[in-house]
Amino acid sequence: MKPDLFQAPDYYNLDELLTEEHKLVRNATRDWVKKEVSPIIEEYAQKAEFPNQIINGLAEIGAFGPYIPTEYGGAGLDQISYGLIMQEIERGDSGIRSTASVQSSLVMYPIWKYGTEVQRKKYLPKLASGEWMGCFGLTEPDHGSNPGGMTTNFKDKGDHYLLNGAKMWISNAPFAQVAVVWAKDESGRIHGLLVERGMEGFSTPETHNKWSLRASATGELIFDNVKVPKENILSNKSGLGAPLGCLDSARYGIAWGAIGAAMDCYDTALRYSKERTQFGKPIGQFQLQQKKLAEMITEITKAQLLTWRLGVLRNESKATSAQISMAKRNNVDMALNIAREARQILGGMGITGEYSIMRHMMNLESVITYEGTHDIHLLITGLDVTGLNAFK
Ligand code: TGC
Ligand code: FAD
Repeated sequence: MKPDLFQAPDYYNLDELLTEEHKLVRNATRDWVKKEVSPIIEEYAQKAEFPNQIINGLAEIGAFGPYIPTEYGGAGLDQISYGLIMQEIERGDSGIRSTASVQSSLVMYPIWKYGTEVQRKKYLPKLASGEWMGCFGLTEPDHGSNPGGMTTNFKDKGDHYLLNGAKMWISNAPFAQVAVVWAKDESGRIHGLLVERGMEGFSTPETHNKWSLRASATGELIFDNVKVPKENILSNKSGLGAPLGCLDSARYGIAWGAIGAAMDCYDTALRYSKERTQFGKPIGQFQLQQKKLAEMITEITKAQLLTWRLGVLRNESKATSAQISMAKRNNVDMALNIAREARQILGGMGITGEYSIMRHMMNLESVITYEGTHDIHLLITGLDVTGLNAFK
């Protein structure tokens, strides 16, 4: 792979909207990605393997629980710093950002928000340091966009819960030590349970043959009469709103992350367009290529401003779920379109692993589907503006 020459586009001087702390966090993550992710990511994506050796580094830059209070091992940062960390990591690879998103927003967040003090103290420091990795089991083979239909269930057996069912498409599942699992009780109410590797009847087979997010490990969670200790229930919130509340936090991170992937594709294509000559001119001098580049930087700039504003609203606890959906949907779609256009600017070279663009493009096909598909987020906006539910 080519050396990482990334230079971040900032067409509207967005840096002026950031605090010194934001810039410090962003620049530290950017440097770390250049040093630790860029040199190895193509090899790991090609062999479809998560690079375990970067877990300690991710923990050190604060990517595991950026906004979780420091008393639990988190970095205690604000929502914009969290977003900037996700942006920079996804600039390197969406699969690595996925690992960090899941650990932070889908595992640490529910333990912090819905767990007991004993659970917080037991799990959060280990997750923040990367000593333990976690995963989040909501999706089932027959229930993806409609998680409320889940059939995974548990029964109260007096001194423990008996868990049965299966989850599919679970990021980090093959190596996670703890899974936050969403399951129905005997009355059909959804609860979160903390299921640890090693519990009898719990297995995590890996999902193979993905063309997307190849450097992220994905698997199933299978529960065959798993005895879960009663103290492992997340007791402070139940109902579908509990897992969906975690998704708000993760979707917000993805909105930032997608900008990172888009910036990398744009920057790569811009540099290539000035270096590559055809018909005696750099291809960047042809109007057709300039149209692509001009539209890319316009869309990136719009997304940066939208997402920064969302971060301000998140910091003030004023962002709605529907606003988060709009940003996730817009930014991932924007990034995917930019990846496709950028790939064309590189001609044949664009399909090779010499450049990051095709890897970003393939990754973004998962990102546009997980955490709520492109269609589902459109319907969330539609419901929000009309008050009319088009899901069912
Ligand atoms: P609905 O009746 O609308 O809502 C049920 C309850 O949930 C509340 N709620 C929310 N709460 C917090 N945050 C949100 N975003 C919420 N959205 C809804 C709602 O107020 C209600 O509460 P209550 O107290 O009245 O019961 O539910 P519905 O069954 O009609 O479904 C709505 C729909 C379709 C929007 C929802 O199910 C949905 O978002 N579906 C998409 C599923 C999804 O996003 N799955 C993601 C799985 S995890 C994943 O993909 C991780 S990828 C990780 C990575 O690698 O980065
Ligand atoms: P379906 O829900 O079957 O949707 C198929 C199509 O139908 C989509 O185009 C969808 O938009 C459309 N559709 C569905 N309902 C409607 C409707 N009401 N109106 C209009 N169109 C509709 N899940 C987890 O729980 N944890 C994870 O860590 C996790 N990681 C993932 C990692 C990867 C790489 C991938 C690919 C997925 C992951 N997921 C995870 C699952 C992901 O959240 C689901 O794939 C996603 O929610 C969509 O569900 P589905 O694949 O079952 O598609």
